[in-house]
Amino acid sequence: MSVAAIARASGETKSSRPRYDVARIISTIRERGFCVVPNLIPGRRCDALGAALRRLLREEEQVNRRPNGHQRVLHLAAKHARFVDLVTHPLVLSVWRGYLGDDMLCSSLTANALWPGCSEQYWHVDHPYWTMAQPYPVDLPLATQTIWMLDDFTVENGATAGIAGSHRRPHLPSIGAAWTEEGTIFTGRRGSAVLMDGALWHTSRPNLTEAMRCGVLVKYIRSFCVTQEDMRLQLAAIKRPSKTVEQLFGAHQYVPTRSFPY
Ligand SMILES: O=C(O)CCC(=O)C(=O)O
Repeated sequence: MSVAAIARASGETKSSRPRYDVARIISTIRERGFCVVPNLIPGRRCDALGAALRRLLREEEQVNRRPNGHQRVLHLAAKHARFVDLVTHPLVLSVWRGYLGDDMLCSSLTANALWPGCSEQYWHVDHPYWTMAQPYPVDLPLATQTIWMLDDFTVENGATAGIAGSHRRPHLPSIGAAWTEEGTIFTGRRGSAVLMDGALWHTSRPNLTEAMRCGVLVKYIRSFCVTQEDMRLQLAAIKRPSKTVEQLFGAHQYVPTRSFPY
């Protein structure tokens, strides 16, 4: 599918500002496993998020920057309030509630930075699929990934890539890191987001530029699954969370009881 076709599927037209068609985005993700949705947040918000993230990256660089140039920041919800607002973006919530059910939860809120020269990642699927015995179920989607582009994602700077339709394969990829002709590179302007089924085979491309490439990753999961990060613990660190944040961070999730109430 061409970039233009993906943009059309996400509601973008040549003549107007983007219009978002939630039902079409959901059906695109069901069919192909992903949809790149353009222009969801303005540049000035990307600047503010990027500045907060770069501060954290510097603070954690000694411990968390990998030799290949990849650096992840975990537990963002507990580190800076600004990131929590991404979790409740209305369009993204509408899409993922339609896909995973109204009671879905946020599973993790992290960031990924590719320093200049960072090598490619490897083809993988997201949590919880890599925790499950194969063949895992793919008819009922369990989890999704949202990759917020804080910088333009380009072919040169390490945009995410995925294999269309691979979210219906009930097993982990075993193709290592090498590029495959099956792959599609998810390019887009900053402020756009890649919406992916969590079972989609994906990777990030090498960063061949002189600038860092930053993305914020928000995963969602069905309410009966175990989240990837401890979101209830992070909820306790959020000042005055909204009702939506409380629900998404598991305040009402069923947890095992210590004794039988009956
Ligand atoms: O940062 C990216 O482009 C992809 C990140 C990713 O696939 C992951 O962290 O699982």
